[in-house]
Amino acid sequence: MLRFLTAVLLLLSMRPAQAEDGYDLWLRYRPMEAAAQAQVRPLATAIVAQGASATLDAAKAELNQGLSGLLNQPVGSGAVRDGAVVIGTPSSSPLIAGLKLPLTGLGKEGYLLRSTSLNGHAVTIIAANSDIGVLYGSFAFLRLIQTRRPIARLDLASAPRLKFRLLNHWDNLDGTIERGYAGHSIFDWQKLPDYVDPRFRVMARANASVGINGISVNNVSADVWMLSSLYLDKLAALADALRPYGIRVYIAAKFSAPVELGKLKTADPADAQVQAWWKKEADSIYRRIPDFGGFVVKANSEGQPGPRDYDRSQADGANVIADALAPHGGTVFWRAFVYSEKDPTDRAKQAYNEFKPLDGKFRDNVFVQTKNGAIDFQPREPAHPMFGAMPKTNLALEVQITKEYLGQTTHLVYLPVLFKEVLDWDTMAKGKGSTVAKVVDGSLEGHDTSAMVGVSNIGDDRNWTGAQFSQADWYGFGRLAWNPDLSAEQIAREWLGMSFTNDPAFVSALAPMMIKSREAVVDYMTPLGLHHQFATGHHYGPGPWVSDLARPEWNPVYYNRADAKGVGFDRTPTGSDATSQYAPPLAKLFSGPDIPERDLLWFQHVAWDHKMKSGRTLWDELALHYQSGVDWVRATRSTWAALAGQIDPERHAAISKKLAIQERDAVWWRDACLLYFQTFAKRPLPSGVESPAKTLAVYKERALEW
Ligand code: GCV
Repeated sequence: MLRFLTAVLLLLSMRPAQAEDGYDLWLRYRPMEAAAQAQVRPLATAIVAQGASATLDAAKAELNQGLSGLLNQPVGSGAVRDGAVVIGTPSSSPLIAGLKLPLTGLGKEGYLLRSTSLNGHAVTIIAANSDIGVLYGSFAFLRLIQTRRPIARLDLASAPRLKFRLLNHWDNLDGTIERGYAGHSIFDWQKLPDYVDPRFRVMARANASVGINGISVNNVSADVWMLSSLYLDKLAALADALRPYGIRVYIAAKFSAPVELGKLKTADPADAQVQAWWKKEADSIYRRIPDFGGFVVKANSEGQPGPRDYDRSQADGANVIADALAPHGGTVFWRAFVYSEKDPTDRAKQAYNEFKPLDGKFRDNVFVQTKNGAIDFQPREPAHPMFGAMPKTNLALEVQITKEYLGQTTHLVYLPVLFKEVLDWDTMAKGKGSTVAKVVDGSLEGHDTSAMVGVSNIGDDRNWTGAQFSQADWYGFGRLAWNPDLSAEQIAREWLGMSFTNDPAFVSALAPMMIKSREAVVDYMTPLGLHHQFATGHHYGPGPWVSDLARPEWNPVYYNRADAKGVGFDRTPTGSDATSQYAPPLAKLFSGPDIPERDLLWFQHVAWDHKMKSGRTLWDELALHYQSGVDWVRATRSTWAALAGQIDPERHAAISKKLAIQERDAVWWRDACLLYFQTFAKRPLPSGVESPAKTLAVYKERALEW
């Protein structure tokens, strides 16, 4: 028998090495190098779990898969012994209860990892107040091993800073994804509820591994059909698959559903029949899905129906739905991405103007879900002025993980740097240190709830996100929603170690490269505060000249305001006065000469010869920023090329090809924008900036053909 087993093991070890296609994400669990295995093996001899639940089973299965893979030997369940990993909660595990661990303060989702002695054996404890905490702790334990951190003397407690850590999928029911660049939707509604795709479990594991605890499954520009009983049955099957991983499902609800589905004459929130309809709808959902999360609503935005259609406020609209969900514990995420097709006010001001007077009018189970900036997920935006300005309202921060405006899946741009920039932004609302992180975690105003939402970047591509490096954006979003104080660098290092290798030379070469990638894309697309310079529709390439779209604020010229005098949007008191929406110290800063140059052209119209901090003119500085973005891509291509042989050829080749595209595109952005702005600036390019290879006419044509 022993010989037979040995032969089987030998055969298995002779399998050809698995191709690295990115499917396993950061949960790769490949065998560690021998020295690391030798260190960890005595500390992970068996998994001991008392109590039974689907979530505990998921934790056991993850530890089993992870430890067995990393240690290259089976690690299964067993009794308490030296090196055992003992998991559970005091209520389900007498072993854990007997240890009297300090778990109060960890809440429902926090966990404790501790090396201790149990019945005379040296063990590692993964303990929590609930099974989901145990699962989170199991992932954290595996992450420590995956990133080669010591686990011999653990004493580590962690609890999430934000309560709701959600993904919004912008997936249409026909399988397409709005602003999705990783294939089709993984939600194959046509096969649900009878066939539950095994990939849902992989997705759930990935989400749970970083603490994501909810997903809304359909596009915010919503199809009302998602609320039909046909789709609710499908959703219930999906919810069953995700529940063990602590993930609640949400629906993007269409405001006009009472009319379109309910056949009422109106969707007016003040109408009693409308109120009854939402209640009935909520009841019917909770009958199928008792832990349903709630609704995301995009109302009066880009053609979507909303309360304004009935002369009601955004709060009236949100509250009627919130009241229907409240008895079941559900939540409304009411989006603040609102601007009017009729209002000529600076688009950057409109959401604040509409929502700020409603502060304190939203129900407790409503979040006003606010994009990181006032325009639309640009490579860089100042933080949205609503952060800090609505103390009596629950504000959720919405960021976009799918990179609509940052090169989609062909450009290597590491988003946690952008997420951090907004979280660390000081609103000054209550003096220095009033960061966006403190607004959204509720601590600034003493709210007992909090939320961060990311627009998902996943699809049915084999590697989930369409590009290997885009996985880091999903990973980083979850890590920051759990703990906004983590640094983008730490997250990059973790992700690199888990996804490629922990080789210090590799990680030290790539982590700084990832960190700088965000500034590079700002440089070659929209430096110094420029924004929305994208060609029509696709939002991929440059179109600073576009001026023919129906609404003024859809056109890049609306934002760049380039003319013979200079460039930039005057949002100071002499212009649109958007600066006054910020706390007084910021309003003053952004209107005056000391404005940080990175936001200059967002807030001010600046003369081409304006002297910058470097002593150069604005024109020269602008041109050098574009060039520096291109230079970064070139340097990154060389860094990456030099790493050939250090990682698997599949992923190395795929990333090399994408970097080549990124260089082509960065040059395209630089040349198209500089040629266009030069028609106003009428100055030569400074030395150090390459001359464009093509004419402006060629670039204009290319944008049309894209
Ligand atoms: C879902 C931007 C995108 C739209 C998106 C919208 C939103 O305008 O281009 O595709 O619509 O934001 O956030 O609602």
